[in-house]
Amino acid sequence: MGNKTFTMIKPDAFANGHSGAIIDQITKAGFRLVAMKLTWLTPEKAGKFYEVHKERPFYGELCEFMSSGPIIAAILEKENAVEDFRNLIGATNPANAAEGTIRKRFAESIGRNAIHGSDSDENASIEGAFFFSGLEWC
Ligand code: 3AN
Repeated sequence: MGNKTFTMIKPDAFANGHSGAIIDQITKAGFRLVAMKLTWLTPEKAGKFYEVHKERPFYGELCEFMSSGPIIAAILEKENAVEDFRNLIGATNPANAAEGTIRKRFAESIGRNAIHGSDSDENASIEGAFFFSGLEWC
């Protein structure tokens, strides 16, 4: 069981001023902030991050959206981090997300769904390294 996960507050949630409330919900749920930064993906970087979805019909739309404005990227720590964080953010489609989850509260649609959470320990590590370096101390 891994104890770290990776997240991004996506351009929709950032632009709508929800970053503070989202970070508050994350930390109140028991996640510790290990690393955090405000950044803006280029379409090329977004394409690389979501390369696994290259063949999906929404890939172009996804890369365009993810590079449309600032995001907040972070590494989080908690026991059972990946699974607990996926439960905290809720289903990909906010219409199906459980009450009180971050996507239920803040997401607009399946495409503009407020927040990312890694889906495995392996991807958490790959995705964290995509944004942060020099984390040997944590
Ligand atoms: P999750 O982020 O919940 O793991 P994935 O990995 O299936 O979901 O999809 C990655 C991202 O692609 C989602 N966060 C969402 O922004 C976008 N996405 C997924 N399905 C669709 C769709 N049908 N139309 C538009 N965007 C989508």
